[in-house]
Amino acid sequence: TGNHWGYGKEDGPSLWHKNFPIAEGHRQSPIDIIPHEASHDRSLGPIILNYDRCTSINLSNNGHSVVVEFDDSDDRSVIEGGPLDNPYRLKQFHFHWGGKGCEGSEHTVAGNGYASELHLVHWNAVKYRTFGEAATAPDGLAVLGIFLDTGDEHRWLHIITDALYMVKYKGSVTNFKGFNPKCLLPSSLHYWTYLGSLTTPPLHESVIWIVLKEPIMTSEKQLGKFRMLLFNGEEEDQRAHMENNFRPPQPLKGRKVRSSD
Ligand code: B30
Ligand code: ZN
Repeated sequence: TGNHWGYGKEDGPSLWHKNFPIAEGHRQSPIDIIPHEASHDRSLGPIILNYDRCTSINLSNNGHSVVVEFDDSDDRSVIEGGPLDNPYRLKQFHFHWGGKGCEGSEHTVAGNGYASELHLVHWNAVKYRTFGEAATAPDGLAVLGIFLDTGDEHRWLHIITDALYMVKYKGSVTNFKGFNPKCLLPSSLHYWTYLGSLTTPPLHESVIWIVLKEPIMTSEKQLGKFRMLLFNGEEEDQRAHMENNFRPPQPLKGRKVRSSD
C-alpha cells in the first residue's frame, strides 16, 4: 500500500519496517524507561523553555494525531539547556493516546504506560536551514515528551479539547492563535534524556528525546474528546475513531538513558 501507514491491523507499527526499514534501526523510539538503570548525570543542566510569546498558528487533524503548529521563522519559542548544545525552535506539538485505561503513551516507565503523551517538537535552526533538513540529522530535533495521567480535569487542556470538534476529520484545519504551551507543563521539569527517533514513519533517527518525569493530569472526559476525532477524511465512508495512535517501546540496543536528578 505504498507509503501508507497507520495504527490498524493492516498498516500498524509491526508492519512499518516493510516500507521504512529504519524501524529496526539502532536508535528507535519510543523506549521503556527503567528508572534505576538511568545514569544520573551531573553535567546535565535544567531545561529552559522560552515560550514567552504566543506563536501558535493553527490546529489540525493530519490523520494520525491532532497537531498545533507554530510560527518557527524566528527564535520566539525555543527550548534550551539540558542535553542541548543550542536553542531548538518549537515547530508543533501533538498527542498520542489510547482507547481505554492506562494505555496510550509511547514511552513507558518500568513497563507502565500512561493514558496519553504530549510531544513538543523542536528543531535545530542554528545548524540546519529547514525543519526538513533537521529532521534527517542526528542532532536535528529535540522532542519534549510529557505524560498525561487520568484524574482531575486539566485547567488549560480544555482550550484544546473544546476545539477538537473543528478538526474531526483528517485534513481539517482551524485557526489556533495565541496558545502558549507553557500552561501544559507539570510543576517539575526533571527529565530523562536519550538519543532516539521519530515515533512515526519516516522514523528518522534524528531526535534528542527529553521525557519529563512528572505527568500532567487530565480527566476521562477530556480524553474522550480526543477519541471523537476520526482517522478518516470527510469523504471516506468507513469511519474510524482516532485512538491507540501510539507505537510500542522499541529495543534499547545498548543506549544509555540519562537522568537530570
Ligand atoms: S514524534 O514526536 O516522534 N511522534 C514528526 C515529528 C515528530 C514525531 C513524529 C513525526 C514529523 O515531523 N514527521 C514528518 C517528517 N517529514 C515528512 C517525511 O516524510 O519525511 C517532514 C520533514 O522531514 O520535514 Cu523527513
Ligand atoms: Zn509524537
